Amino acid sequence: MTETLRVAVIGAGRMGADHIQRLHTRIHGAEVAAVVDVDLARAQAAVEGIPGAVALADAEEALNNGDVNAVLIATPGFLHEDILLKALAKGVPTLCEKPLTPDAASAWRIVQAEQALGRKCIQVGFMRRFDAEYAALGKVIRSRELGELLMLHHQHRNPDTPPGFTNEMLINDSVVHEFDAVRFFTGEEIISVQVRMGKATRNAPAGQHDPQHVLIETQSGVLADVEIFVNARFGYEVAAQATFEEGTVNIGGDRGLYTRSGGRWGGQVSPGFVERFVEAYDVEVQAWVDATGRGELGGPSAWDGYATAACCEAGVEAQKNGEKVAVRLNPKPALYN
Ligand code: ISE
Repeated sequence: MTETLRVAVIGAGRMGADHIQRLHTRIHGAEVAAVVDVDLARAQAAVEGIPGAVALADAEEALNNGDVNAVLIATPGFLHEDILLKALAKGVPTLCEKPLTPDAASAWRIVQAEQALGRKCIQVGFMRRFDAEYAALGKVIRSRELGELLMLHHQHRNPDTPPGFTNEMLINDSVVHEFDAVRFFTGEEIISVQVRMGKATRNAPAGQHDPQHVLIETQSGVLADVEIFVNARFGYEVAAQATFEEGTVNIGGDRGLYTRSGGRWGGQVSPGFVERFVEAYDVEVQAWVDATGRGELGGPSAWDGYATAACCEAGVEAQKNGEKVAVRLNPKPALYN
């Protein structure tokens, strides 16, 4: 029998709290051993009802706790590098919420530290790869049953944004998922990004131009466009259409019950990403736990985190100059082949 993962969850905010409940109630082979949050009261509230779990205010303390043998990082992205480097120094399996780190230079430092360790310890939380429809479309693309994939059309709509959500965050926080999805679908690197700003909604906070249109180009010339619209009001929607030589495939449209009643028809729109991707998060975390038991990685690697950070950098530059900006990537280390 493989050893149960005793996980320290770092960060007890929205995603951290969600992962704590997931680990405690639905994931097999893992338990919450510690919850770390700078706000100790929040960490204490999060461990309530979880026998054996301790609340701490410092990530290093959790890593030094003999009862902890894995880490799940769910703090804001700017805190990831320090925790990741400490976790790598101890060689503990780590699931890190996206982004790996906020910029390509710091993400590259993580890739280099993992390379020095000589084995892959870090899985990055790009949960869409674990959504059943994303996974199924990936299979259709790889099987070539509809011929070559030619184009991808993505819609990414959020009802609103939390306070402090900057114009750059439309790329760094939101479109980062499409950068990963395009790399996942095509198995190729992205070579350029362009961002067009058109007519904007009145509903965006000051400083945000919303929506934006992002054009992505891969090595073989697959073009992917993204409508990123983060103040769409009506609810949360993530959908895509793939165009092949011999047909098209749609994923992520309206889901759930379709009801006719009282002279109307319809269903529910997801309120947010936690609800929309609940199954994908479950599958993602279970895949991480299962793969860790086999000494493997269960999903996207630190290289994927680095490559998407480089795409985000190009995207933010493209937001400013309106040009097609090349994605600059260091050569891929052998560890990730
Ligand atoms: C958020 O951080 C996510 O990761 C969601 O999946 C995305 O839809 C949203 O735009 C981001 O802010």
